[in-house]
Amino acid sequence: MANSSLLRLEGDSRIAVASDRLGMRRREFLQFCATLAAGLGLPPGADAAVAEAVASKKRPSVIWLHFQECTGCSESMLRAEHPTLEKLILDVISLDYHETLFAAAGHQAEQARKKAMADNKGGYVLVVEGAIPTRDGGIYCKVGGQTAIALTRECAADAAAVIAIGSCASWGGMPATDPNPTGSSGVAAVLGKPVVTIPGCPPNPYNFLSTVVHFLAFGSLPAVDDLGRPKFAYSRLIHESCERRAHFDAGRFAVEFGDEGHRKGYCLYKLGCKGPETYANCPTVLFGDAGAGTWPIGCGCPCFGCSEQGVGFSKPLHMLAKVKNVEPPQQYPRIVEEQGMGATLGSAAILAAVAGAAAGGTAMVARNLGLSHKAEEAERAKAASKTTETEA
Ligand code: FSX
Ligand code: SF4
Ligand code: F3S
Repeated sequence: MANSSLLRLEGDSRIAVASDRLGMRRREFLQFCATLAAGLGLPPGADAAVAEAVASKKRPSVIWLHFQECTGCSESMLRAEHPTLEKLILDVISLDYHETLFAAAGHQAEQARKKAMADNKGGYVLVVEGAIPTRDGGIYCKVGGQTAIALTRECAADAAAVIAIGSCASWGGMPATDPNPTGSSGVAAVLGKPVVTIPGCPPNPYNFLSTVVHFLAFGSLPAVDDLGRPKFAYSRLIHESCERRAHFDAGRFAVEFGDEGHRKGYCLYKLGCKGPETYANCPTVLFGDAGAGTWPIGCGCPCFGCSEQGVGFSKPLHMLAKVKNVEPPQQYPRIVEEQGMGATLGSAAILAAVAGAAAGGTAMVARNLGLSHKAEEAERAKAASKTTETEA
């Protein structure tokens, strides 16, 4: 358990009611809130504020619009593998209008949206999923006779916060792929002002939940970068936290799907992995609450940069990534066989520091090289045992 203020809440009746409602044990609920607070990079003690807010604050009304997309964002939010996450999302927000989940249809649905907006004027959260076609006056996407452009502007006018969920709503994503026949754009471009963006195709539900919980607990959205992305989730490259990074540093690559390197879990850089130029927390948050390895690279699939504008849906899948922060050499020596020695932990720390890695990057590189050394030791031991077998 994180701290004494959080522990004291264990006896709080509001926590008891909330954890019962969610089907969690009290300590499990508090631990989850502590994890959310830590993931948000909040200072010590803020976990108690998060737990109290989730347990007792009035849920913000959410109006959720759908435009050009596949509904994968909603699917990833509300069909999480682990039922707790789905329950929590629906528990911290009041989903008053959602075009694909709504039982109501036609005029009834439109009335419900207008009522939710009027009842919560100035206080609701507008979530937009999908890109907005802007060519020819926006005629390529209409809901209830209104263009996506008009609907977005109408709903954003009285919203307390606007969240663009998924890469489509963030900058256009997949529908904006060249030649972008309908002029698909992101929400910020259509509104002409910055909004919070949670890119990813689909985005990680934890990043949405954490953003909403921040709004609930502190009345404001979390700090964002110049693309509107919450810094707690998008400030580090995938390559910095990737479990295969030791192989990258040691020059061990899969070069074809199914080859020996691929089967051994080597780095996917040469298969077009865009982790070195994509900012997201996929390697640390994972997907589906289904345990280790449940993310694209963990499953042997190169990251295609779905959350990075100018990478996902723009660069060819097998094109080599531009390695940001750490420029690798043109040739990748096999450290074990060819050079017979590996880099030291000290040199890893210097490399990361020189490269200006984000906070924690040095530790990550050092840790990965630690793993790399273990792998080298294992290879040496295997080679030595082979020699002994031959001699025998
Ligand atoms: Fe789909 Fe959402 Fe991709 Fe787009 O996610 S998962 S096409 S980001 O808007 O529904
Ligand atoms: Fe991981 Fe891709 Fe970087 Fe290799 S290139 S370490 S697979 S993020
Ligand atoms: Fe997307 Fe790459 Fe993460 S493809 S889900 S940003 S690992």
